[in-house]
Amino acid sequence: MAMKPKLVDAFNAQIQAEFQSAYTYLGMAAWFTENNLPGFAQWMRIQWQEETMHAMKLHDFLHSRGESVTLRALVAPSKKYSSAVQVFEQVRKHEQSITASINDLYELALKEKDLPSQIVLQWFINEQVEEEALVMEIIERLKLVGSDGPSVYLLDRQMAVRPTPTTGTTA
Ligand code: OFO
Repeated sequence: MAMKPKLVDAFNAQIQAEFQSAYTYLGMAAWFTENNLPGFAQWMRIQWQEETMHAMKLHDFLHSRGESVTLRALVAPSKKYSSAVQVFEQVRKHEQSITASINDLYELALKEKDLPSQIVLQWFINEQVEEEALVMEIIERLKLVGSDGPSVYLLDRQMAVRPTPTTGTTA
């Protein structure tokens, strides 16, 4: 069954939002590298991969429904951060806005009675709960270590230990 044009448009907007997340996190990865925190930089690079996979999951879903993907322009990420905590506060805000857009998209899929869209979006709803919790945990850890050099060093090493994402696309 074909998707409603309004729903296709909203999926395309979400694809843009996911690619924008990826690009934003790649900018943050560069900031961490340039501020001598390679473990945090590695974590952000993994996050960049995860967001790219999220975008591709939606991208491939539209194609599997016989719909058209329209890629949109991305905005250059900021590199004006004053601390690691501030970077992660930005991540938290960003993820909260992504959660809101996923929820809106799900509401639209409900309204349009599009069951396959609802099912694919349920995966994203769960993913957002996990992502927001993970980011909160990192913020708490960063606040705990403060500016204590050896603790920051250890935390940076822990951040580097994050498995590369291997699933998430439907292609
Ligand atoms: Fe960070 O979230 Fe995608 O969806």
